[in-house]
Amino acid sequence: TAAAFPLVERIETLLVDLPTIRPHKLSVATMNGQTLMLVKVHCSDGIVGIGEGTTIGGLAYGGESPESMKLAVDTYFRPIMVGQDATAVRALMARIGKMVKENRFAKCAVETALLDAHGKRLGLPVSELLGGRLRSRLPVAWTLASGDTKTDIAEAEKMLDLRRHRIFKLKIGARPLRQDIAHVAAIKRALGERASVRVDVNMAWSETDAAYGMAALADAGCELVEQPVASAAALARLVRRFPVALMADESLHGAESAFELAKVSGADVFAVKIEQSGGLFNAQRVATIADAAGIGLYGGTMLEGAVGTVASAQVFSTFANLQWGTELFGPLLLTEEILATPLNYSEFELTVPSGPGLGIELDEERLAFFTRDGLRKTIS
Ligand code: MUC
Ligand code: MG
Repeated sequence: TAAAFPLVERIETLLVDLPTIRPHKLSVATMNGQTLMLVKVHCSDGIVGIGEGTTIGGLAYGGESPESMKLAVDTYFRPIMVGQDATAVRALMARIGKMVKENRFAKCAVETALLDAHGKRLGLPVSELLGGRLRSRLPVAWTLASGDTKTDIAEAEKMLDLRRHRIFKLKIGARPLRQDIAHVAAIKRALGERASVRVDVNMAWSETDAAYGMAALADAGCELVEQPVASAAALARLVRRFPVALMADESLHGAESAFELAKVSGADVFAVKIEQSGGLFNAQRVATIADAAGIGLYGGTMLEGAVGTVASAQVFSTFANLQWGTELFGPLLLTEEILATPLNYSEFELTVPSGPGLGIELDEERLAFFTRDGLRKTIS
């Protein structure tokens, strides 16, 4: 007899290689393109859910690459998932958690796909499966990372004119400290009160560099410094010594790390990322810890494409607090639109889709073209 509930029937994974609109320079890597690892969960009721795993610069940012995520899902997640109740998302994620250690990015991709499928099944947006949204529009920062001060200023001016972004995050840490400070100061001088200027050092500084750097950045009018050093203990020693907010990013790997940082008041703000957290439910747990500890919240990105970006938007819309806005601009950094209907970025904000599941539809033809070993390769 047929099962009373829809089952996970088949899991499909693909790597999609998309160019970026310009080189994106971080202290850990220069990106000329982005690879999306997409997961499609096919269920026995005919519903297909989609999820995304993405990282920055291959293995330069963290322990998972798009290729390793694909392998983990194909080889290890698939047999755990196939034949299971597709509607019991948390139970299925707990089952995966027992048999797969780490692999937070891959878990996030799979959980996203299950939530998308279940939302489509129930006719509800993913935000409602997560307890309901408190907001439907999210402020979106833009990252200036061309590597050139004048180019960055021109780019910021364009974004202000378009009314797309008025919060700018500058990627620093690759150049000598004083050069970086001069770069930030020049950009803040040019933009003045029209924009908020923040920096992300991606752990490139020593603690001594950071002490000098944070003081100088505060003087330059920078309002927030993201992960200047690698060590969580050093973050805790730097916090509140300078009139500039300190945000943790790489130090956060889900609820346990969030709790450790909160215990020592080791940051003013948490950059919550669904992949770093290990999924949407775990991102909510990180946010709850921040709230309880009086730590501010910011919706971070791993520069995901549209699928991961919308999954992030769905969960960020449910946060009780989102004092520092988000940086969900990933799709705008790519040359190609992979959605049938593009996302609504306007008036400095992104609209959280309100349709069932993630509320987006892929442009399958375009996707096939950019899928690794797919159409593009056949044609060219
Ligand atoms: C990071 O470290 O926050 C977010 C925006 C961007 O340009 O890079 C990322 C990753
Ligand atoms: Mg960061």
